[in-house]
Amino acid sequence: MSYFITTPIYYVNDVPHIGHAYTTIACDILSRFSKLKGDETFFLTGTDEHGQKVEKAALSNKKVTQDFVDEMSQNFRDLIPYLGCEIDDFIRTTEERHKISAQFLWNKLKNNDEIYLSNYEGWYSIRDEAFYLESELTETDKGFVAPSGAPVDWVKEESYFFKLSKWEDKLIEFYEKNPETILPRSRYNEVLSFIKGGLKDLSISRTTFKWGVKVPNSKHHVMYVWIDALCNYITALNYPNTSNETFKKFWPGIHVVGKDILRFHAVYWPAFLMAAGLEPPKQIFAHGWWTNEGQKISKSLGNIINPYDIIETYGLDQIRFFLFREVPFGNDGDFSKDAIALRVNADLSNNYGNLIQRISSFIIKNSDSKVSKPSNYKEIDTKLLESFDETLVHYLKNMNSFQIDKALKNIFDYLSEVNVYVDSQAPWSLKNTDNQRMKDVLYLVTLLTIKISILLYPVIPSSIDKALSIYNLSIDNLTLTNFVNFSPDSINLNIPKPLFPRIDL
Ligand code: ME8
Repeated sequence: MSYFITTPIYYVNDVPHIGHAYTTIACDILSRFSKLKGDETFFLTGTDEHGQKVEKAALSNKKVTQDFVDEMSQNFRDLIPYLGCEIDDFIRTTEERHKISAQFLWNKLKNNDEIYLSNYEGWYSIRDEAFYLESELTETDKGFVAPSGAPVDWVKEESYFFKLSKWEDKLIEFYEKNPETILPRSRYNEVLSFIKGGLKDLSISRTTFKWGVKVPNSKHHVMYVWIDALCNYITALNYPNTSNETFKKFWPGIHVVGKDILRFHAVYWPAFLMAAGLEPPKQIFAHGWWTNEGQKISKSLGNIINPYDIIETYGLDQIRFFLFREVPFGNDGDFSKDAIALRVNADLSNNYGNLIQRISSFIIKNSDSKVSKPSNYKEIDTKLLESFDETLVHYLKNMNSFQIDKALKNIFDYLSEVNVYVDSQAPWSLKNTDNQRMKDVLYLVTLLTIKISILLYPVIPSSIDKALSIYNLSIDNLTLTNFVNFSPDSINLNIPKPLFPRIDL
């Protein structure tokens, strides 16, 4: 199987914040999970560098636009390893490969009679880089605002249009046949009712500024930033060369986006693709929105969460874990310091870290740093092993359907069972009464801890590398396919270092 997963490409008008980090980490988790299953995986991210918003930001920073985007794009690129993410490509829309691809797509649409020249007159929001109908706007004392709260301007200019209206029925037909394409389900319903409400042709070029991909054979028009931006996903697969191995293997792909930009991905993008004779995306997952201590995150409120600061304070895996354990993927979430501390202490420090720490220290002290496979298991042991198999089934089902929080809950519910088992078997008492049974219990708990660690790997990879090194193991030799039967004759242990120190409230 092959698996192509993408983040949105982020605007370079500002520095990255926790919202951008969230989407990138989500894709990293899914990409690592896919690799763990043995699938051939391609994880793409990058930056969206054209359009009026970016041009304006360069101007207000008194920078040459190209210099400005070079500098700002680098901030997004530098953040990736800091987030513990491993990508396969980073795309920038100002790269030559992308301009060629976007212009080819344009020509393809033009040749397929999907584009015509006319005039646009209506509302435009530079902050959202989106056109709005007056009926979508709200009137405030500062004038009309977009549903996102962004200000809008009345624009009137010559523009090329994409015949979006023509694709209304085809999109409805496609989605009704493939309802799993848009997830979660509530978002699917939202998109479908938007399409059924009627689609108008879409303005896809601008003439009032210059910072964009030039429309082929036109002096004054640059492409509307969204047609250029969406095309990044296929540029990275070597479009326009659709017969190359990469394209054939990885398209159609899976887009993970914030709910704010679902319409672009689930309405415009599939229509562009179909109109250009290409397959629509395999899946689009729209996640929710993070707030900070109950408030919308915004520059004007001064409550932007800097990913560097938060990771510095709490630790990388602690933050990765919190973001995906605390809030169902797809729902909105609130970032609160107390919630991070409570979650990390309860799950990572107590339930998981403490189990590893006390069992491995005990083995080092009382079992010569080694455990060996028991000759037979008791009924209570078999039950615990069977319960792991059930956990694995739920985990796989949930991870495969983007329910990362549920998959984590499966693991932590199981860890609680293992902790109950340890307390009931009490190896520290068996030490004096039945040394062999003590060793058997220690082996089983060690084996299950290793298996649990592998399931946790996509979410907290660097901590799992450390955890596995206690057992002289490496994730590179353990995949979800070969670890089902994993039960080595003996396991040698190294002295553990605490993985998750408790966070003070
Ligand atoms: O929209 N909570 O770029 P962008 C959760 N360039 N996610 C958030 C967030 C928050 N508070 N804030 C941002 C663009 N995000 C276009 C995309 S794709 C072809 C072009 C995340 O820099 C979320 O994924 O405004 C959202 O969709 C994205 O950042 C918007 O990034």
